[in-house]
Amino acid sequence: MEWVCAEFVGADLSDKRLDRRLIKTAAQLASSPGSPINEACGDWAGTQAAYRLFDNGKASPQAILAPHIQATVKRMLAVGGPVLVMQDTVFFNYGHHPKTKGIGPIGNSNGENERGLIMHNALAFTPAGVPLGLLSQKIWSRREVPEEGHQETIERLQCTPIEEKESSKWLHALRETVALEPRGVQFITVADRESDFFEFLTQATEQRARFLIRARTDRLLVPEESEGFESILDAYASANALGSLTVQIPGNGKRKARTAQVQVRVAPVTIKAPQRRGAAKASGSTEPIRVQVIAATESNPPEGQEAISWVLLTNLPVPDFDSAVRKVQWYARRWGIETWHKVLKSGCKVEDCLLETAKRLTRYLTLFSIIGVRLMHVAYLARVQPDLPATEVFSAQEIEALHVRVHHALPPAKSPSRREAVRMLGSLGGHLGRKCDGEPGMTVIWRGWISLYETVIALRAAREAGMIDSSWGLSDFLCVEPYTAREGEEQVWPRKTIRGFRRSCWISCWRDVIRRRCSIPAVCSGI
Ligand SMILES: [Mn+2]
Repeated sequence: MEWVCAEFVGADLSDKRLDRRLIKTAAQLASSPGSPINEACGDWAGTQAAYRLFDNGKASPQAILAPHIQATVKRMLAVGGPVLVMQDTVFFNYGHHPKTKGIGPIGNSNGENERGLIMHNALAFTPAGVPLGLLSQKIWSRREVPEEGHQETIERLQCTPIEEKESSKWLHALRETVALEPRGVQFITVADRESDFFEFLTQATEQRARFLIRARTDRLLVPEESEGFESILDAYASANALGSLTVQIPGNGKRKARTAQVQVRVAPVTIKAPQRRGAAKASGSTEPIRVQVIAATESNPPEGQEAISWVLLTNLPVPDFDSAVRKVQWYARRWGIETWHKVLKSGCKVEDCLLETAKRLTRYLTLFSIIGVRLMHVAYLARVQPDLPATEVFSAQEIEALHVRVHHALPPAKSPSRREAVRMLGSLGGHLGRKCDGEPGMTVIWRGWISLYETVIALRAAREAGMIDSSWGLSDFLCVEPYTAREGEEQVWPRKTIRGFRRSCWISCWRDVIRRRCSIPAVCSGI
């Protein structure tokens, strides 16, 4: 797990032993993502050490995240140019673990089933969509939902200053992001409709932070500074189309996948500050804000289909059609952060974690966030720079294990390309690699990854025992199903497959095989 060491170098939990434990636990969890802690850690001692790490107040989320943020900044410097900083919120449900202390509601009620933790992130991507890492993260549990009527809710929200509202999460992440921007790199904060509130526009303007967000509502304008128009909708609807663009609309449960022709319009406008009441009035800014509206709208949707209408607000210059199209494409990249949420939930299965307090879960989620970024980083690098050698993103052991599993041989001296390596990983996860299948997606890569690590570990054990380079040989290694070496069985029967075993069972069987074969009882103590 070379990447774990590189990513966490400089970790400072103000205790050297704890620093080492962080790296060890990260390596164990990363090589078996999706498994419960006890399975990933292999034995009781390792499991207990991991529990102690997540229970230790010194292992604060900030301290766990700090070296990753530094590594992310380094990656951004290596890339240069614009970096898309996607902000978004994700909810983790722990309602099915009723013993968990310190969690709160994650829906609109105080219902038993909707309880958990909330996580808001700023995750950096290249304009081509490769995730680089986190710049800001906050995990918290919500207070109980007050019992009040609809009207009371509206009044409470109108009178509460922004600092006391949950939406201050956007401003907090914005401040943390701006403070990290290195020279030669331009951050652009990209966010969905939830971020469209006036204070976000004000604070971004004050901090000279570039933003590209989706508009939530129509807003009143200062007509003298908006070519006479009174609202955003009027302003863009009356603007001339700069050109049209064909976009792919992915299918979901309700709608079929289709292509759409959208007209692109741009309107520079000045937004009026909204009316405020109570405490919110004293603290809110009343300065109007200058933005560019980019509208990509469909004028003739197919019958029965909803017309596409994306209205974006930005403080970046949008001088022409090409530059408007680029902004629309950048906004479409926001999907990457949702993919990362999926990696954490369906890949790493973080909602199955049984740590019983919100504090422990928070540390655990922080660590898994970093592991999730890494897994996605590798998959997306292969799409963007397919022909570069895989050695920069895969370790020698990973490449070896890939070859052994896919080609039943040790790898040739020349490194495979990133694309080849990720395709091999995909094929382990069930990607068929036919022409019509395209490049493997995150889910199959994910499955491949989990399956690969069984082989990485077994190969390491076998090599330490001298099995790979000795007469016992790789071909024998490939033909052995570890379960054939159960208690009392002297013979190791050759079989054709090494798929389909639970990792812990597999490893203990391998330990057994190796002990019997080589009479080196201690050889596998490190795995
Ligand atoms: Mn969102």
